[in-house]
Amino acid sequence: MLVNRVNILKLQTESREKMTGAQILVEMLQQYDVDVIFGVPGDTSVPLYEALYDSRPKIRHVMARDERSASFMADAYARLTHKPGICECPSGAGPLYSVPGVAEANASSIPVILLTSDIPLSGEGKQTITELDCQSLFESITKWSSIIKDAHKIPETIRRAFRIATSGRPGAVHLAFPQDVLMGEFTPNDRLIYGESECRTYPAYRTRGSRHVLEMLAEHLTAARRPVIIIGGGANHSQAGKSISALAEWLATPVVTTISGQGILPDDHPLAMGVIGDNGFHPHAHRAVEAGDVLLYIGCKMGSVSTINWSMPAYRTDRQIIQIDLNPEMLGNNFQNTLSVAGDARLVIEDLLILVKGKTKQREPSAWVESLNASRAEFWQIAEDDFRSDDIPLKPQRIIAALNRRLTSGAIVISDAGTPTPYMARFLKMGGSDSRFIIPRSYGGLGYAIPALVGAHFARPRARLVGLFGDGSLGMSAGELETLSRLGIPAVLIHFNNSTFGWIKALQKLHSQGKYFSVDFTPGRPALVAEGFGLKALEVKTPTELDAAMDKAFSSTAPVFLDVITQPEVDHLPPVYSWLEAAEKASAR
Ligand SMILES: Cc1ncc(C[n+]2csc(CCOP(=O)(O)OP(=O)(O)O)c2C)c(N)n1
Repeated sequence: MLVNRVNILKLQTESREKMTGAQILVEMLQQYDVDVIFGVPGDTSVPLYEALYDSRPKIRHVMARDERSASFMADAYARLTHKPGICECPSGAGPLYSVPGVAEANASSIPVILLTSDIPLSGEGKQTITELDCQSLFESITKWSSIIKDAHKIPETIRRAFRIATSGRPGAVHLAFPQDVLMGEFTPNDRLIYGESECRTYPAYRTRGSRHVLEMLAEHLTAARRPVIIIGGGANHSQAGKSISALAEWLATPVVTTISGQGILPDDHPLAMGVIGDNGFHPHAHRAVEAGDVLLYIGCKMGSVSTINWSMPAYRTDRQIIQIDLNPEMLGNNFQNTLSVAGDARLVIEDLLILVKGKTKQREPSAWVESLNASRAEFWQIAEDDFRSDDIPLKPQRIIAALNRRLTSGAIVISDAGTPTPYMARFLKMGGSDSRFIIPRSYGGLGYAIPALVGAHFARPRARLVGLFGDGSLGMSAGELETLSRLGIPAVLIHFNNSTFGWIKALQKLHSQGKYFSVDFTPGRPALVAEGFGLKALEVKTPTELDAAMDKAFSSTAPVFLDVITQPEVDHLPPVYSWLEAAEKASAR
């Protein structure tokens, strides 16, 4: 028997040809159903590109114009597919340029795996051009950073990379492949070439909350007079929307979200009270939180923005704070919790719902919930004035309203920092099920949206894509307009053109007595840049032009760039809680 088994293995081994390290790497990626890699070519990546060429059409390579963009593409792809996003770059400048996307993904719990090809091991320490200690470079912005020094170790290291990226709190991983490891030839043993199916998607190895703690949670929640559910990005990563809405509906509990938690319930759901925090908040959502006696935070880090520098919720002895997070390090980190539940949001809520249903009948919305809804209706009624505003330059509200009217089910909307953030948080109305709003909230790095549209396209090839960005962001990512054009990606690009780093200029007005310093651009003609890269481009100054241009863009199957001249933040403060408060204090002086 033993002899037979050995023979089978020998046969399997013999049936393989010699392979290079690069070929084994590509084969291992296929074991994880990797269908696309975003990257930029370089001297050290030639062996990898040859292996990718030979593997066609199994893995598509998407050439970006900048490694930062490639990492943003992988990030957006991962957010939408729930599969790890893969990006690659060559030694030296490549890893240096890819830092922003890797850091954003890691801090936002998104599994991005960065593969860097590196100088040969034989050149280590000898002033080889592009030599860089990229293992150390990525240590502080990944869950794991490593150099593979022996091609035989590629299969096990790739498995470790996927396992680490997708399990626990998902995050980024970096692996460096020295050129001689990529080129080294050997005959792999078939038994070693396999992937772990659990780690093809994330979160891998989801954990349930402990039964005892869930019983206590059900007790607190059903006994609450004014419970409020507060949703962070973690609930979206966990795809907990259905179970959260079932729980909220059973208990008739209002639900508020952070910016990253947006979309967990449909915007018109009678219990969806809107966005909390400093940036783009809904006043009725804040009211709900402050009046709540049991606040149930789900997948929410309770950081500076969602809590307005930890001032919301205000301390009250009769208030209970309960937090569910898959990362135990987050539990009770910023507020004193009454109860902390370590576990995956979807599984915890599914289990909780069974317990809650056993304790109480389905409830009707209370008078308090009705009053929140009345404030919410009033808020949207008042907003109509700005949605219809004929101001020139255009109000951001008018632009978002024009967008909302055209968003259909399955749309993917991606936003940058600057003007779009507070207005999207406050006024965006997603077009129904399967729509997603994506925004990089850990670092808010300008220049995310345009490359992220490329990643989104490969995640959802038939989706209607919309990107929103200021002129500061455009300056940082304009090169990827060529990528959108080359790949013919059907995206509507909305450029908030106010000729300034408007966000910072507004801060200078608020806190530096209007001493404007190094914030203004020359206006230029950005539409011509887009046109030069092969996009359709339209300049928009008036409400009539806005509607006509939006119609054209939304009926196009090619990328369309709308250069919309917009009011800067300095002229009309956006809905940022701390800014409005500062302005109020200043005017009272
Ligand atoms: C890479 C990066 N550098 C600097 C910042 C700081 N920052 C935040 S908002 C902002 C201005 C944004 O300007 P723009 O994109 O033109 O949008 P606007 O505020 O004018 O709408 C800057 C510079 C940042 N978020 N990201």
